[in-house]
Order: sequence, then structure tokens, then C-alpha cells
Amino acid sequence: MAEEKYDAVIVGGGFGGIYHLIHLRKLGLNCKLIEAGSDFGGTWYWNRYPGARVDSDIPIYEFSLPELWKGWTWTERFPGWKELQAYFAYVGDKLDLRKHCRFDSTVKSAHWDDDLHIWHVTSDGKEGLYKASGRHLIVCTGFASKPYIPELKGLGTFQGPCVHTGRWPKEGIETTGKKVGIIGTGASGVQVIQEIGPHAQHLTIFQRTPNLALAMGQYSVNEQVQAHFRPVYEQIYQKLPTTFGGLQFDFIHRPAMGDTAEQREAVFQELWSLGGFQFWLGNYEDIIIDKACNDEVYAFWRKKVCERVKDPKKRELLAPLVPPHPFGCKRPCLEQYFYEIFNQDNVDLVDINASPILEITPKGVRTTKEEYEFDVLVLATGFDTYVGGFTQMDLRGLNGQTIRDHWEDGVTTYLGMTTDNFPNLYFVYGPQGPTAFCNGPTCVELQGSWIVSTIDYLRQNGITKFNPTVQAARAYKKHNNELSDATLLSKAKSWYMGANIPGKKLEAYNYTGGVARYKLEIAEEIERGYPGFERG
Ligand code: N01
Repeated sequence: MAEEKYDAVIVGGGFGGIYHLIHLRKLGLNCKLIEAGSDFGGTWYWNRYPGARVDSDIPIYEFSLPELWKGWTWTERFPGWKELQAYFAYVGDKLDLRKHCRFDSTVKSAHWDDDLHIWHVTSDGKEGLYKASGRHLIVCTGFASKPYIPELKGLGTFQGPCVHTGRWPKEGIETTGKKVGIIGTGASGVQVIQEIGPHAQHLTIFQRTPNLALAMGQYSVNEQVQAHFRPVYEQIYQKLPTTFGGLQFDFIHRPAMGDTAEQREAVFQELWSLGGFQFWLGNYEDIIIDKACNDEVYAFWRKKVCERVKDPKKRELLAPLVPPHPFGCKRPCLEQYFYEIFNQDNVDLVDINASPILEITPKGVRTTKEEYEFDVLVLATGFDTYVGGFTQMDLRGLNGQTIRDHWEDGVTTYLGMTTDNFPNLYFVYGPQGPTAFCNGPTCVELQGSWIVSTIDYLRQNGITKFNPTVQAARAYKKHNNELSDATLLSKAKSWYMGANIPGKKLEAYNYTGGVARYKLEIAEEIERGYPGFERG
């Protein structure tokens, strides 16, 4: 088939892909967006498991474009996946974006052509093979697009539905009145557990590490309330990239131990009462640096959780006396009635450290202690974060080098948006960006605006090949590692450090200096005339 020619090809139709489609088109570029799902939404297209819900509160989990937020009304402080899908459909309609997209088509390969200075992209799907080329390739597959399914013996033998949370079928799965087993207690596990728990006949949860989940503080919102706050939306959006987490609030800029114990207790109590991530990314600024501060935060969190769980054994498994890892160094999530679920007689919590899973059987799960029988088995086992979205494609840069080979000994990026040996390739919300420590749309808009400005610069200067130097990428990685090494992050086995995938290189996959600092660093690259790049 003939290859369609574009200025830019964009992979992925979530916040990142849509941002680039909107803004590169405003620059006059002819773009094609290719998306594996049937519509926009990205993570919210795929994560449609019961209870899937964002944990950034309104109005920060949306585009900051006035033509979009002025016409949109949410119904909850933390919207659920159905409402998020409706929001993406609204964006697509309002800006008439779908005509630039190929949906139901998965990008299989993207190869750099060093003679023509373009990318050749091939995708496949509902309408067959598709080929497009573009001078610029923007990968917006998000940090969690490749589900991780552990290699459990006998997995394929289970006779009932067995589903990963990130691939929940559109038609849903009946869990009411069923015996359900759930493996994993990350953010996805916590949400699906609290949703399925109340109506399952029996729910068995296999936990390896407790989630240090925070109270969401959910409430309904109406148009009247939002109309009242819209006049300050611009102010809020301007503030987001000046904070650590791209949020409406920031860390308390003083060390915890400079306050008295009574003052700290009062601070913790106030943050707790606000709900959401205030207790984490709005806490003392040394929360993930100073162990003494971190221990106190954990002790406060534990006290709150223990008040809600009646059974002492379950309580100790969910909120152990000894912290399983430093608080906030493995992603906490937001919960609504997760801990109350464990007070139901029909809910069991299995500690798979004490009795590991031996195999999946046709009837259920066999541990070293017993076999559990289920109608439905849910794998809430996470994702090959940061890099899975890249390595699942045949992505080849200079000399045909694959991204898999390029990153085999660890990830190198420059500024968390480009990587050496892959000219004219850009990405957002991926490795070595603020990604997991940042509100999604804030990260996408900050990185996206840098990429769009850079592409504009390249066009204005007739530069057709733009590639970060190996030295610049190495120096950036060193800097990122130093930022991470100054924290307690490496003390937790988490996907932040690649510890969730057996054999994955353990290193800092996230930029740890905070969004405000990152913003200054990437702006400096532009101000200094892109010293980290070679031009072709
Ligand atoms: O994945 P996870 P997730 N045997 O990797 C367990 C975002 N997100 O999908 O902790 C048994 O956090 C694993 O155990 P352990 C959010 O950023 C956001 O839940 O490694 N268990 C863990 O409990 C989030 O952080 C939202 O010991 C195994 C679980 O599976 C990120 O996505 C909602 C196992 C995986 O947890 C990922 O969250 C959902 C094995 N072999 C997701 N392998 C919201 O915005 C893994 N586990 C609300």
C-alpha cells in the first residue's frame, strides 16, 4: 500500500497525542495520529475496570485550553473512567480532531530514514495495514500502556474469565454473586477491590505488598459550583508547573523536624482532612528524603487505617507496624471504602509472602497452603512502566538500532523527551520525565509545549535532523540519578525504579527534581540554543 506523507506522526490518542495534534496543527503541520483503541482516551480508553477513577481532582485533570474547559462540566471531584471517556469524546468533537486520526490501528514499527530524514511508520488493525511517514515522530503511549502479566505457572488453564485490569473487556465481566480472586494491590487493585467487594459472593485478595492508600475525599460537584470557580481556572493552570507535582498545592517548604511534634501532628491532621494527595505531595518537603519525617508520616497513616479495620490479622497485613517501604516511595493511591471491605465476612486477604502462589489451576489459585476456587480471576499486576510503550514497537533509529537494544543496559534520554541515536523522535510522560510524580495533563502540556516550540524552531531554521548527543544524554541521566539518590526512593521495590518487572534494570525512571525545577531546566536548553543537540 502507498505511504501517506505527513510532517508529523503521533502515536497514541490520550492527553499527550491530542495535545500534539492540536498544537502542531496550529503551527500549520500536517499530522496523523495513530491509536490502537477505537477512540481517544489513552489510559482511560483501556482502563475500564469497575472503579477505575483518576486521582487528580478537578479542574487539573483536563486541558488548560479555555475553549475546552469553558464548555465542560464534571460531576465528581475525582472523575471515573466513563466520565473521562466522555470528556475525551467532547474534546475530539469540539476541535474536530478525529479526521486526523486512524483509530483501531496499532503501530507495529517506526524506522528512521537517514537519507530522507523522515520516519516510516507502519500500523495494523481493523482496516488492515497502514503506512505513513513524517519528519517528526511523537510517541505518546503514556507510562503504563503495556500490561504486565507475571509468568504464573498454569495461567492459561483457568476455566473462567481471567482478565488484566488494563484490558477489561468493553462488554464488562459479571462479578455480582461470583467468587472472585484478585492478584495485586496497586492502584488498580485497590480500586477494583473496593468496587467488586460489596457485591461479590466471595472475594479473595492476594497481597504481596500493602498499598499505603490515602483517603480520596470524593464528593459530587455541580455546574453551579464549577461556574463559581471558573474565574480562577487560569490562575490554577498557571500555578501547576510551578509546584513539585504539577498540582494545585505544593510541599510545605520547611523541614518537618524544624516543627515540634505537636505542630507536625496538627499539619498531618489538616492535610489528611483535605483528602487526595495533599497528605503526600502537600506534606513537608523532606517527606521522601528524611527518614525520621517519613517514619512519622507512616505512623500517622497507620493509625488512621487501623481505626477502620476490625480484624487484627488483616489490620497488620494492611498496615504493618514496621513500614513495608518508606511512605510515598512506592505509589500510594486514593481509596474510598477500600479498608471497610476487609470488615466483610465474604472477603479474605491472603499474604502471598507467607503462602506464595504455586500455580493457577483450572479452578483457581493454588498457594503453598491451599487451593482457592474462583469464577473470575483478576490480574491487577501492573504495567511495564515507562519503557513498555516503546519496546513493544519495532522502533529503530540510526543504523537500524532498535530501542530495545538502545535501552538494554538502562534508559538514556535527554530531558526525558528525546534519546540519542533516534533523531526527530520526541516523547512525553515517559522515562526520565516528571511523569509519575506529576499530574498527567500538567506533564503533557509542559513537555508538549517544549516539543512544539522545538519543532517550530527546526522548521524556521531549515533543520531536518535533530539528535541529542550521547554526552548530553549521559549527563542528563547522571543528573537524574543524583536527584533520585538524594531521596529514599531506592529503598522501595516499586515501578518507579523498575523493580516490578523481573530482570528490568533497577534505576531512576522518573525525573525526581520536581516539575518546577524541570521546567527551568528544559527552558534553559532552548534559551541556550539547544547545546545538547546535533543538527543534520
Ligand atoms: O500496578 P502496580 P497498578 N505475584 O504495579 C502485584 C497508575 N494508575 O496497575 O507491590 C503477586 O502499582 C504487585 O505487588 P508488589 C498509577 O500511577 C492510576 O495498580 O510488587 N502479585 C502490586 O500489588 C499506578 O501506580 C490509577 O509486591 C504481583 C500489583 O500487582 C500505576 O498506574 C489507577 C505479582 C501491581 O501494582 C500502576 O498501578 C490505576 C506477582 N507475580 C493505575 N506481580 C488512578 O489514577 C505484581 N504483583 C487512580
